[in-house]
Amino acid sequence: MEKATLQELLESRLKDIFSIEIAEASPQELFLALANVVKSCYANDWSQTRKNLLVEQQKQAYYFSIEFLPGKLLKSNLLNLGLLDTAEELFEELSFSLDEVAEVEKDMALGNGGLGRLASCFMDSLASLGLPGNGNGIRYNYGLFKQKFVDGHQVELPDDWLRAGNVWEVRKESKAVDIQYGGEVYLIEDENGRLRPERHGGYVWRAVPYDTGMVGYQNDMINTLRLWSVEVPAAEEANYATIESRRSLEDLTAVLYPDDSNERGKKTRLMQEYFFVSAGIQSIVRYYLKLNHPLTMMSEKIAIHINDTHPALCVSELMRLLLDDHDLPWEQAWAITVKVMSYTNHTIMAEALEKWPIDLFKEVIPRNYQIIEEIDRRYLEEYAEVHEAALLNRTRIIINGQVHMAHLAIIGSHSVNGVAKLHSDLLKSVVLHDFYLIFPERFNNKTNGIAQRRWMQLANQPLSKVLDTTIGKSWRHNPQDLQLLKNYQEDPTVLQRLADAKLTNKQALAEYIQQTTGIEVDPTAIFDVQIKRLHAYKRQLLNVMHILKLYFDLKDEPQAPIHPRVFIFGAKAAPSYHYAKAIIKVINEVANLINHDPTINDKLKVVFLENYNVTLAERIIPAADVSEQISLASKEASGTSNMKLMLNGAVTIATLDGANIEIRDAIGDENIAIFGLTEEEVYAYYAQQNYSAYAFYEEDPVLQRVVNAFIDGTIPNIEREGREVFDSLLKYNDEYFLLKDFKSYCDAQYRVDLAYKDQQRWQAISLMNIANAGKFSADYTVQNYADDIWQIEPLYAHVKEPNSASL
Ligand code: GL4
Repeated sequence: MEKATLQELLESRLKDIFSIEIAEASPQELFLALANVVKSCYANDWSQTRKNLLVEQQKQAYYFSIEFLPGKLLKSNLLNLGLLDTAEELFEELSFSLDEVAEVEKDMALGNGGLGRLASCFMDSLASLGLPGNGNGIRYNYGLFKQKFVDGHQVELPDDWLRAGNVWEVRKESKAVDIQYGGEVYLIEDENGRLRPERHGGYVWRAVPYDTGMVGYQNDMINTLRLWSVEVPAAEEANYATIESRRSLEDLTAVLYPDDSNERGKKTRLMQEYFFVSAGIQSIVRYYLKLNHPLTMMSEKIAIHINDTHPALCVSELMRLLLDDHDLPWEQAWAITVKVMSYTNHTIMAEALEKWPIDLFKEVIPRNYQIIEEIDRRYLEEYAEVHEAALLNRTRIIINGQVHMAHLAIIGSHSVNGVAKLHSDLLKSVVLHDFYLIFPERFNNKTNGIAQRRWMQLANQPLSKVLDTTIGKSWRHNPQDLQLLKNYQEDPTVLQRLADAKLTNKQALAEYIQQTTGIEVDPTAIFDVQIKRLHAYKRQLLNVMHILKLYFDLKDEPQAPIHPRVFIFGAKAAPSYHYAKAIIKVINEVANLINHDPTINDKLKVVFLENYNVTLAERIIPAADVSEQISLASKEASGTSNMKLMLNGAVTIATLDGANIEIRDAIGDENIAIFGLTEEEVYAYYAQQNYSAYAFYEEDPVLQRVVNAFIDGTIPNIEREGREVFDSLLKYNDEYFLLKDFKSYCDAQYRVDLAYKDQQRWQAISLMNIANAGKFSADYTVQNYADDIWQIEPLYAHVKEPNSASL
């Protein structure tokens, strides 16, 4: 599209909506008008994609996820439609900044962290590969809370993202479905001797879908992200006359649970899970019936993916529809279900493997509960002759009065995958070992990936331009072509250009830091970044301990040859996660102490940016020199910020955990700083039960000084939090082995410092990171899901060349 055409469209939208000229428009008005223009640019392709899918009857995947974390969509839609450069030029000509306009958009923050962001990266890749793949989730009125710091404490404010409306979504009233909750279900024999459920009591709520187009990268493919919102069914208006009754209904899709690995058995959460599952499955079956295909062949047209355990009810809900509404015999319904379903596990943290009390299940979803009981009974029966009773009793779905969601998902799926090689191996050998004995053929690995378009092309335009001029533009379609950069490892001109791009990004971040926190940071310092949810296992505290060590080194010797460093944190803690909130307070107070201490000559700065989200990540990641991936080995299933930071040329300091191992394998030991216990060593400690935090503390005076600092008044204002930290390390024997890993972490940090001082070497390492990051594009990950699990093919394969995505 020409610039002039875009301008005309924009002008006419501004007239239509606001009756104003461009010159009078505010950023808000420009945003809305431009977003509407963008929507109209893909409207035709969206309906065409749907029509073609129906005509071609191609198999489609449905990604069920209780979280999606897309961030802002304006620039990514412009990029994918091939309009970004045109829009930028136009806005410049009109003396506006596109960035300022884009900034108006509220982040769509319907997820906690990595899991939800992964779902959105997959949506981007599915469309960009031309693959028919749709998202199915919940349209929360309030996304993940907005984080503020008050006196260094985290305070949570509601994220009212819908207040000004959401320009991208389309309400599809005609596609609404009813969701049944509660009541009692009796099984009554019909004239053919078949048991039929008869429901007494209970209530029905309405699920209304809001669809958002997922725009493919310059390929005319528009998939759909369908998010469900609760409403009062028309026939029930009279029953919801009071404000209270309405409120309890509206609560259902009001808020996202702000906890990313620890479910707490809340009834509303279970109702949410059933809500989007039942709505999604009903709408899929309705669509499938339009194809006039026998139900027994459903797996030829439909693949349903269970993203973590939250949508595990997909199994029992599809069974319910096939049995109750379509009269299929149990065996047929079960065969269909297992072929259609697949499941991804995202964590080894035991507390995240959801379990629900059966009483709650019976109360909320009685028919699903009956079906789950029957699945469970048949499971025991079917495998009784092959496996020991003890094994079956450990893997059955209902154990000790609780429904085990992971068990339901595994038994009801044909594929179970982990999200990095190590994680998938641990699933087989430890976490889900019992299931591996029973269903070895179901287990596989799909290492996570990231949307290179958002995390490089959009977030890092300075670097993208250097890449274009150095290796050409093919990397934009085929991320593996970033490998071409390897040829320039010793080219001083290219290394300098990379360094310049990084400096530009660091200057921009320094300005943002100045504006939002008042802290002055020097862009020539090392920007050392740890951005992720606050969790004990991710060990933000280990980072703090190293910072304190450097601080004491500088206090002892102000001229110590340490290259200046800015430690940047971004992290939200679940509101109920007391210990994580204590760590936030400690980091903020350490920052206060160090940033205001004139004796260390500004050599260290600590910056904790508020409200870490996708948009803030897009600011921080391009400016990072060092990427902190320091979880205790075996605990981080994969991680994805590790991939984003690597792609942007940050050098990783890491334990051999999650996808860090694959990053190390891709770039070689010389281009990453590895430290700490390995997963085997961690498990050896568990087996021998001989870890003694106190022993490490006692033998290392440096460590002693650092740990004591939490309680000896060195850091003001942390009497309570400092004590909690101190106790977690010594009194409770340091669950995540920080004291053991401290020394090796500090050594690795020292190597990082040395490497940075040799700028030529540093830039070459950074270059190797960028050059080898293509492998971690979600395009390849999604292609693997498509080939191995979903068996779906590109829609326009016969019309257009798909983006090349084979390794
Ligand atoms: C997570 C893992 O903790 C994280 O390592 C992984 O990268 C992500 C996506 O697979 O899933 N699991 C949960 S729960 N939250 C996550 O972010």
